[in-house]
Amino acid sequence: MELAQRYRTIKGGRGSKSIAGFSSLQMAKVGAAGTVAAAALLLTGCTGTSSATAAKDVSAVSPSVVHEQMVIQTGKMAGKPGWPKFVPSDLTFAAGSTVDLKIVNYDDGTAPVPPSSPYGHVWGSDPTFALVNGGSETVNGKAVTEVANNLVSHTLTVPGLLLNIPIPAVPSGQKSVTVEFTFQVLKAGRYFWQCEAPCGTGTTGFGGAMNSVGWMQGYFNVT
Ligand SMILES: [Cu+2]
Repeated sequence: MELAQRYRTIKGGRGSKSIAGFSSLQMAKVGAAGTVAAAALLLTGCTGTSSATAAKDVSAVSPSVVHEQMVIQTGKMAGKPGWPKFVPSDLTFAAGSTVDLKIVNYDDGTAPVPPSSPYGHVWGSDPTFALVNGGSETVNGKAVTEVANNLVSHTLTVPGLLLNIPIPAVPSGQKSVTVEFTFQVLKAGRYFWQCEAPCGTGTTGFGGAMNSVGWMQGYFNVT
């Protein structure tokens, strides 16, 4: 598929219809309820300290954060040269939870996206879809809102959530590069993700792994 065509697919993606009518007011309610539930949970589970102390500990520890990790293997590591792979390709987490996703990339090859491409940028600031906290990711611990298009190695792109996380290639002299970000998905559903950097096979780079669920495509199962 042509890049322009792929982009159109995203803009008119099925996710946009499924969340129609889900107002920001409703989401504010969800957020408030979640906070109350989390606080209640902690108070119940806490014995021997005053509730004032417990409340302080709650905000410091943020118990509702879910930690997830994906590794990007080179095709060689995955046993199929030319086929880089996200492991795992599927994640399952609860709607409304704060997910801290760490992506460790072992691929030192770039798959540049065109200069005009939006896929070098972090997306996820639309509260109707997914929210990437701070609108930024960290690359080896440093907060950034974009990766230069010519340094992109892979992306984690969820069209139905308007979420995009660019992942740079491993810099020379290093074994891996770590991208980390936190986000929330407010509505349950099964969301398809794919890489948008032409890291696959064929003349366009969009074949092979790029066309295969379990490699450069997968799902977020939001329960
Ligand atoms: Cu890729």
